[in-house]
Amino acid sequence: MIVRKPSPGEQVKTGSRYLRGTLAEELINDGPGFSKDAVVLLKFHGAYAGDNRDSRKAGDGKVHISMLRVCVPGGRVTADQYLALDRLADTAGDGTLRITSRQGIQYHHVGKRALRDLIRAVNAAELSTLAACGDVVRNVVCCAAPLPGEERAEFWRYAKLLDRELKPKTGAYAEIWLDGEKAATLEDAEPLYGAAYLPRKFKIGFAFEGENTTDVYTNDLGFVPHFESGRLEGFTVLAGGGLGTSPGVKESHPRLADPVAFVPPEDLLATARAVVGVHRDLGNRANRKLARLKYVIGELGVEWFRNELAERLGKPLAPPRELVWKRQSDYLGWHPQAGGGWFFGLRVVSGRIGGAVRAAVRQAAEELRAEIRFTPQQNLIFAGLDDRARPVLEGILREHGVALPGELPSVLRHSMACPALPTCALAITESERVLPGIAAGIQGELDALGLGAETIHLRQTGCPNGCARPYTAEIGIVGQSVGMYVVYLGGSPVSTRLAQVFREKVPQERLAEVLRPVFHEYARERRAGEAFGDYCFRAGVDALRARHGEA
Ligand code: SRM
Ligand code: SF4
Repeated sequence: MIVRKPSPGEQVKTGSRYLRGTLAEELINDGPGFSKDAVVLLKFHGAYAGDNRDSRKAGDGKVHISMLRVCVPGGRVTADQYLALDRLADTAGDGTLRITSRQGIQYHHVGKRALRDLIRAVNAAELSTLAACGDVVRNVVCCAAPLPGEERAEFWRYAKLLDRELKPKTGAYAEIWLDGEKAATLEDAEPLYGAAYLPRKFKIGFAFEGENTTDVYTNDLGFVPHFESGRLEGFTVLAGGGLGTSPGVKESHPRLADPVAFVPPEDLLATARAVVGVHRDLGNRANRKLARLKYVIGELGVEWFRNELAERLGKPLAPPRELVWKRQSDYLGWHPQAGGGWFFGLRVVSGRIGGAVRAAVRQAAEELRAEIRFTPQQNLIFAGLDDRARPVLEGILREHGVALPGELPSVLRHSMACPALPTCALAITESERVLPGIAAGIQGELDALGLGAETIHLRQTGCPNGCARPYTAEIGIVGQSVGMYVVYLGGSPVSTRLAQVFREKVPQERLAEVLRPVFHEYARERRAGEAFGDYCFRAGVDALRARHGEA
């Protein structure tokens, strides 16, 4: 057996006294930033210390900024929690809140001196930033739409349960950011993680059968509930998903989770702990680029994983149920809600709540006291509204000039983009800031062919890490070098299939143009009701590339 030397990050974790390191001292010293080791540990507490890439480019040197990520399990907050989050965007950061692709909230451009107050205020709103980042179980995602169906109404509690039970138990978080009293009541042992935590991040998602609104196959661990006459029978377990692809590491690749078993409701937590345990014990601690659970399952096989899981659970596993998927789009606009009343899905382009959108959402939360839900497609839902609230909400949105979802062009409506520049340290090129222009160009091509109203999922990232999940989109645009992108096609309209490379090194201004011949073919050759991604898959992305690729 080859024993590989643990990567430097492993030593930082084990030597950190359960995530303390020198964080407390560094927070109050005179330096503008944090040491290398502290940057690693800060992530577990929810913060990424970096610098403003625009300032660097402009020759202004390193302007230190941090990003703070808040966990919101299942994406649900009360009106009061939302208003607290909203207020914080003025006291720290750049005046915006950013809904993440995992239903969290991010503050960008946070100064080192503002971090502690911000984290305290987030906790005062009964939310946490602990484990929002780092080598631990991340924010647990769950479909946010409160659709009718008794069984779905309170399903969110399972996301909350896993979030609570799988959070690190270290007292370091309370000690460093909150008050000492709380810290004294917390134990330092990490029964699940141990002193070295996980080899890498670990993601868990729930999706309701038929509706892949959470992109469940892209998680390390997915649960799909099955109901019989309104009673929860159990979950199909999916394992081994992940999209991250490291530039220059050829073994790294996106992978969709495999269905591995069916477990009864009482085994949900034990199953989650067991799968996290497999990752903890067998994930690659020598090479972080190949450390996700997907590589363990890819190497040892699904059958091996099933046996390993059964052994860890101490019982044989039932086979997974067959899953059929019909939808992945968010529920935008008005929809009847579980238990009566209505919910409204607001399209928030790239999840960025700023300016007029922020003012409108704040006013709606204040006046209507609506529960707010963040979706994994970076949108926002106002839940629990009655008939009288409908014209009030629409009035508020109109007053602030915020477009209703039906008024937006289809491509922009069904798009996602990661933040990329100037806040992301790993960005190769732009994403969020250029998405509206790229979506408009693609919309123009579709309009010209009478296809403008089609639902086509477009997702863009500023590097191959895949934060806005471009590899499961019908059109994926992935940053390759400055101003240049790889175009992926053939992902399924319900995100159950990986897209493939159609074109590389496409300049930003030519993205719409290179898709033109494929749209023409689609308009001509598609079958009745055939989605764009399905057409590309049927036609063959290799064949499309051969016909319409670069000479
Ligand atoms: Fe991500 C790293 C933003 C969802 C795969 N991601 C980053 C960092 C923290 C950059 C860094 O490490 O320095 C980005 C911060 C940028 C900024 O300025 O805010 C970042 N990731 C995001 C968010 C905010 C994108 C968004 O558009 O909303 C999402 C935060 C979700 C959350 O609330 O937790 C986000 N990241 C994802 C997803 C999608 C998902 O989980 O559904 C993925 C692909 C799925 C997966 O995990 O494989 C993803 N992010 C990565 C990776 C590649 C991981 C890998 O296995 O190789 C990195 C790089 C890394 O970890 O080293 C990364
Ligand atoms: Fe940054 Fe790349 Fe993630 Fe975009 S995909 S946020 S550029 S790490």
